[in-house]
Amino acid sequence: MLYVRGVFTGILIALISFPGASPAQQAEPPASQQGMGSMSTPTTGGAFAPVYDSEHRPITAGGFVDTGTVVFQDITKAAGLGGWRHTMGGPAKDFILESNGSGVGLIDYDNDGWLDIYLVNGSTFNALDGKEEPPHAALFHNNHDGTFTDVAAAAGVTNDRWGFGVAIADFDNDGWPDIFVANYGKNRLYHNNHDGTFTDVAEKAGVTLGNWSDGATWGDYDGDGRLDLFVSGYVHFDRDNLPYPRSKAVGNADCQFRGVSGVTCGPRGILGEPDHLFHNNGDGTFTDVSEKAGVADKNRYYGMTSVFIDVNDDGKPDLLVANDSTPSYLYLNNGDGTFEDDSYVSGFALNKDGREVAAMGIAVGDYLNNGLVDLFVSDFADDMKPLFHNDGEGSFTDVSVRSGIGQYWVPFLSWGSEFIDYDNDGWKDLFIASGHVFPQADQHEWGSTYAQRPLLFRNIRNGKFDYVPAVKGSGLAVLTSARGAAFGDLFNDGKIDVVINPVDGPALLLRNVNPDHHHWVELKLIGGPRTPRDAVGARVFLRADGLRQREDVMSGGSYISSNDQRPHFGLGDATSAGTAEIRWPSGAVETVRLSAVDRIYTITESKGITAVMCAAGKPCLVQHSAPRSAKPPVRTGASTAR
Ligand SMILES: [Ca+2]
Ligand SMILES: [Ca+2]
Ligand SMILES: [Ca+2]
Repeated sequence: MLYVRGVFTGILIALISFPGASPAQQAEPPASQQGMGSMSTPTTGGAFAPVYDSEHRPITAGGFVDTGTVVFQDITKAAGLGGWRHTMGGPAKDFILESNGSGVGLIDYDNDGWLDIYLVNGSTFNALDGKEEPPHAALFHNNHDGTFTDVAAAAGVTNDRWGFGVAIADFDNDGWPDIFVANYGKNRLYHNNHDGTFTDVAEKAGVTLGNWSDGATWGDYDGDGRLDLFVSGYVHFDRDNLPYPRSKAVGNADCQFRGVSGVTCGPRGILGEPDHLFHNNGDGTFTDVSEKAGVADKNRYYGMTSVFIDVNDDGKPDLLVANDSTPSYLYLNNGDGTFEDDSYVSGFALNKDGREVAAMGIAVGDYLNNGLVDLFVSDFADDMKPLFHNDGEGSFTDVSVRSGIGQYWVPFLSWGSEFIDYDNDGWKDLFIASGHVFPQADQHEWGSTYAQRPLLFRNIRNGKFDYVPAVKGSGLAVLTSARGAAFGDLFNDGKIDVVINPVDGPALLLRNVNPDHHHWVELKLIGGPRTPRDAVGARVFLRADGLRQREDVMSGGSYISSNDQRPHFGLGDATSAGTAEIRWPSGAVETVRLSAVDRIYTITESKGITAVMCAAGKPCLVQHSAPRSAKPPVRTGASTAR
């Protein structure tokens, strides 16, 4: 079913008004090709009639309701994150290097059982030239009392380069998570020294590269029990040939958006930077196997977020790359050290209209509870964001419209996103963080704004989602030009929180305060000798209360970010936590009965439950069935089983 896309979505926007939107608003006929002549505009969709709320605010910055359920609360300042600021170039955003923002990594770097927050920072041209102090990345240590303290300087992870992506993983299997930072300039591989400090080992490891690395993901593609590293390349940014209009780097006469001249040039028209796959040799060094493995990006597409995930359930991690304004990649793992490029065959390369989108981020999650991971791709304003339904055997269909949400997000320019079960009813919902790349958005009637509010959609269990209204003053009504976002249970209370890294802004910490009293469980997995120690690549199927839910342990995703690696399952009103079937990367399948709800279970491969933490780190009141002899291989503070 192929619609003439511009007309179809234009009509939908006119008919389906947002809560708070003016009912009398008349959509103009979509000027589908107007102002779209420049090759350098990053959008791939048409131009759509603006949607305004009753106060004539574009829907990206309005449409709030006075009353309703408050799902998220902005606790940035109270939590101690308010003093840090992201900086990426100047406010005019003359160059694409200044526009795309940075990622967020959730990491329990000190193994105390509480997630800490790593926020990548950008830089400035003056800082690159040594004329001013570079902006620093932040490592916010979780104080277990709702507050955090930035320890980046003491930990040695300030990066101080022009930073983009982050991927958290224990690459050397020593039980302590490490940090990879993708930079413009040399990358960092911060090895965790087990004492609160890190050492950059990127040079020795051979993973520095040197131009614009963007997203990264860790995965054991060859099944040797060691995590390998994939780094996506964005554009080749040459400071000696800056991408101005008519310059050697761009070539176009002008860089326009919707007929407005002088917007940031790129990525189209600029040479792309290739992608890299690094094989982990197990001795602290890596070998670039991109060519041999078939993932070298010979097309030089504009790579952003990448993620290793087993999309066809054969036990081997496949590889996804969201490419900006070019077709996205889906590589199926052949199991012999090589990948098959199934980008087009799978349906993932293009949207439902057979057109590439400005793919920024990738959310991975089984929203239908059918055992197959589905994919959401965040992309540009004036475009529908594809929701790829997994049809099985590595085949996908874009169901953006059928899901009931495609029409809502057209004016939004979206980045970090994830399937999260925010209300713990056992069905994965969808959170999307957004913000425009052009500051000019606020000066024109594009129906979009530079700072945008996040979107939340609730899974209503029939393949469709409901829009969750943004209550005034709540976290869903905060306007920020979001980029990276990471999702996880920061307070060990079973509710998934959100950390956003806006371009040129303070961070945004949205605490999940949804008033549901649903039950939940989380699993911290520790792999055995033939599995990566942090269990990246493990697939978990939880059977409870008639549902079979799936969660995967991943490193990378959202928008160039790294989420909580503990599989989280909402249980609704069920009082039995059910049974977890864990498919370890080693090939072993282990079934573990979980004795009680509202707990965080540490499960060690072939040993079963080896530690338990109860809600908010409180002692567990009911004895669990873990073998008393099993000694936790990782220190979990005072919160082990009793
Ligand atoms: Ca911690
Ligand atoms: Ca490590
Ligand atoms: Ca839900």
